[in-house]
Amino acid sequence: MTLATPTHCPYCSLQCGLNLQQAGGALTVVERPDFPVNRGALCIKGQTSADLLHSAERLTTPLVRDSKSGELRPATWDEALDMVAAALIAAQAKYGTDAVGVFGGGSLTNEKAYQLGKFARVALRTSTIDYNGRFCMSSAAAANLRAFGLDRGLPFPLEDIAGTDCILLIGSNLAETMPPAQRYFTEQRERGGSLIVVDPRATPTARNATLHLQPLPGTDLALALGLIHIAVQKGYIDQPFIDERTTGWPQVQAISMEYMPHRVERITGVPAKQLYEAARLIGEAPTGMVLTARGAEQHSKGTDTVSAWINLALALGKAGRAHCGYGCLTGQGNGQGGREHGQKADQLPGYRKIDDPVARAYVAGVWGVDPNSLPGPGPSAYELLDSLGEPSGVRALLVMGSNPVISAPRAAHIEAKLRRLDCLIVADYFMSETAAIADVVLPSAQFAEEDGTMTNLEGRVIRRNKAVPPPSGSRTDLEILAELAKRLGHTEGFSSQPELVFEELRRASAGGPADYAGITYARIDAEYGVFWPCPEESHPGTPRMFEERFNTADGRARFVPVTHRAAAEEPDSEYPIWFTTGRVMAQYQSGTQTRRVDRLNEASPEAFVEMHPRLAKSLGITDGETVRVISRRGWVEVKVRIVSSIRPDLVFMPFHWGGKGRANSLTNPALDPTSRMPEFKLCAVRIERLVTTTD
Ligand SMILES: Nc1nc2c(c(=O)[nH]1)N[C@H]1C(S)=C(S)[C@@H](COP(=O)(O)OP(=O)(O)OC[C@H]3O[C@@H](n4cnc5c(=O)[nH]c(N)nc54)[C@H](O)[C@@H]3O)O[C@H]1N2
Ligand SMILES: Nc1nc2c(c(=O)[nH]1)N[C@H]1C(S)=C(S)[C@@H](COP(=O)(O)OP(=O)(O)OC[C@H]3O[C@@H](n4cnc5c(=O)[nH]c(N)nc54)[C@H](O)[C@@H]3O)O[C@H]1N2
Ligand code: SF4
Ligand SMILES: [Mo]
Repeated sequence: MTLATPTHCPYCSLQCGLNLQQAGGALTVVERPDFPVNRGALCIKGQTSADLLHSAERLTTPLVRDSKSGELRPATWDEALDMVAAALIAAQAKYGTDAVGVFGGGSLTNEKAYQLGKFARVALRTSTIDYNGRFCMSSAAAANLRAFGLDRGLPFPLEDIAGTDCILLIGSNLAETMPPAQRYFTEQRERGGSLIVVDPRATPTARNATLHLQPLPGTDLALALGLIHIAVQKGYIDQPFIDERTTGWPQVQAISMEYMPHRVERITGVPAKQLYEAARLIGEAPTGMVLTARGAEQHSKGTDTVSAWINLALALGKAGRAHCGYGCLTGQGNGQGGREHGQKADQLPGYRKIDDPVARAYVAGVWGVDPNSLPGPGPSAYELLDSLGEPSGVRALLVMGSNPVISAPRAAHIEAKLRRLDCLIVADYFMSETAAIADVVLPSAQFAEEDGTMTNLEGRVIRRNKAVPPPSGSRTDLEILAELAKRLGHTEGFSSQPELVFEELRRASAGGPADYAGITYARIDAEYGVFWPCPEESHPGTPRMFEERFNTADGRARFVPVTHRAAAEEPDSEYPIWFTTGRVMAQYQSGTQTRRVDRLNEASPEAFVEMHPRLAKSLGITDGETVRVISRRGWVEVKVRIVSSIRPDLVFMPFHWGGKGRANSLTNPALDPTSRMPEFKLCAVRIERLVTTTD
C-alpha cells in the first residue's frame, strides 16, 4: 500500500491541499481533490513542491563564520547554539535589551510565529521584533482595523466569490499569484457576473475581465474617490445601509465631490467613460465585492488607498451581507496567522495590542511572567532593518523565515547594514542570500518534515502534516527556539512539540480578536479547517463575519475620510520613467525555494524588465537586450521584454532574483505613516543602453 499524507503546499496563502505520497524512497505530490479551497488544482509551484525536500542544496549542518578565514564552516549544533546565545547575551549586556532583534516571517506556522514572539518578549525581553508581513498586507490590515474593528483578510470563504454579481479587483494578478483561485472568478463570470480589474498592466488576470482599468500606478486612491463621486451623481448610493450600519459618510461624501470624473481622468489616466462604466457595473449590481492586493497596498499611502476602496464598498452597501464585502487577498502561506500571534512589533497573541494593559496582563498570566516585564511596541520591519549596526540600533539579529537581502526595499543599503551587525543569525533550509552573509546559519526542517497549523487567506486554520522526518543534521524551528531559550535561562515555557505550543496558543488567544480557543488539531482534521474566531470547542467557527454587526464598539463600520496624494517619488528629468515591481507565476518571493526547482527555473530562469514598444522605440531598445535601470538608490542590469500589455510610461520588474537582477536595488523605502509599508510599487528610474549599435 502506498502511504499518502494529506497536507498543504508550502507557498502562498491559498494553502492548496495536496497529498504527499511515498514512491521509491522519495515523496511526490499527488492531487487531494477533497480539500475544498483548491479541489485538487495546484499551480506549477505546488506541483513541484516535493522537489524542495530532495534538493541537493539542503542545508544539513549548522554553519558558523570562522574568525580566522572569515568563511562559513560546519559546526556542531552545540557549538552553533552556544555561539548564538553568547552573542545575544553579549549584545544585550553591552547595548541594552533592545539591541537584539528578531525578524520573522509569514511563512512560519502559527506555532512558530507564536513561539518567536514569546521568545522575543520573554526570553530576550526585547521590543525589537517585526516580520516580513509588514511588507505584505500591513496597509490592508490597518485599513480593515479602522473600518471594521477587526482584520481578517477575507471576511468570507473564497467560494462566496463565485456567487457575487460584480467584483472589483484592485492590484491583484491572481492568475499568476494564486492560479487555482481563478476557478471561483470563472464561475462568477459564467453565472453572468462582471469583473473589473484595476492594474497598470494588462495581466492574464486583467485579460479575463469585463472591464480593465489601466491607471497610472499610485493613483488608486483618486480612482476610488472618483467612483464614489459618480455613484453619488448616478444614485447608486445605498442610503438605508449607510444609515443603519455605518458612521462618517457625510465627510467622505463631501471629499468625493472634489473628484470630478475629468479631474480623476487627469490624475489616473483612466478615461472618464471607463470610470462611468465601472461605477455602473458595480453600482447597479445587486451584490458586489471589492478586493485588493499588493498593487493597491504597497504604497506610502497604501492604508488610505485601501480605506478609499472600503469607503466605496460601504457607500454602495456592498459589505456586511451575503456575497458582499471588502477583502484583502493575503499573500504568504501563513500571512494571516503570522499577523495574529505576536511576531508583529505591536502585537500579542490573539491579535491583541501590546500597549493594552488588559491584554498585557492576560498574556503575561498565560506566560507566567510579570506584565511589567513585557516590552512595549518596537520598530516596524524597515525601521528595524535600517537601525542595524547603528549606535542605538540592533547589534545582533535572528532571522527566521525571511530573506531581506532580496526582499527589503533599498536592498543594497539594508544588505550593507546586515553585514555591519556584531552577529547575524539565520535559520533557513537553503543558503539564502541573507544566510550567506550570516555569522551563524541554522538548518531548519521544511513543510513536510514538521507538524503545525497555518491560517489561509480566508481565516481558515488548517493543518500542515509531517510526512517524513527532517534530514539528520537539521532541526525544527521550534527545537531551535527551545534550545536557545534554554541557553538564555528558560528551561520551561518553550516546548518543541507543535501540538503543545498550539494548546498554549489557544489559551493565549482566548478572548482576543483572533480567538483560536475552540480550535483543536482533531477538529481541523475532521472539518477541513476551522475559521477563527472560534471561542469554544462547541462553536462552529466563523466562515462569514460582519453579517449582523461590524466589530466596532457600536457595531457600525467606519467611513474614513481620505484624500489623494502623490507618490513619495515622481519622475523628473533625471529619472523620467515610472518603475513598479511584482511577481511571476513560476517563482516565489525572494526565490530561495523556487530558484532551486528545475521546472520552475526552466519556466522563469532570470530577472527581466517589461516595457512598452513605444518606450522601447524612444530609447532605441530592442527585445532581449540587456539594459541598465537606475534609480536614486541603485541600479540593475536586466534583459528587456517588450510587451504591449504595459503602460508606455511605466516599466515592471519581478523581485525574485538577486545580484544584478535585484529589483529592490531600486525601490524606495518611503513608508506609509500608519502601516509602515514601504513604497515597493512605485519609484522613478532612468534606463540606459549598455551597447550602442550603428543600425
Ligand atoms: N507566483 C507567485 N505567487 C505568489 C507569490 C510569489 O512570489 N509568486 N507571493 C505571494 C505573496 S506573499 C503575495 S503578497 C501575493 C501578491 O499577489 P499580487 O498582489 O497579485 O502580486 P503582485 O505581482 O505583487 O502585484 C499585483 C499587481 O499589482 C500591479 N500594480 C503595480 N502597481 C499598482 C498600482 O499602483 N495600482 C494597482 N491597482 N496595481 C498595481 C502590478 O502590475 C501587478 O500585476 O502573491 C502570493 N503568491
Ligand atoms: N520589490 C518588491 N519587494 C517585495 C515585494 C514586492 O511586491 N516588490 N513584496 C513583499 C512581500 S508581499 C513579501 S511577503 C516579502 C517576502 O520576502 P521574504 O521575506 O524574503 O520572503 P521569502 O522569500 O518567502 O523568504 C523566506 C525565507 O525563509 C525561508 N523559509 C520559509 N519558510 C521557513 C520556515 O518555516 N522556517 C525557516 N527557518 N525558514 C523558512 C525561505 O527558504 C526563504 O529563504 O517580499 C516583499 N518584497
Ligand atoms: S496557488 Fe499557492 S498554495 Fe496553491 S499550489 Fe500554487 S503556490 Fe501552492
Ligand atoms: Mo506578501
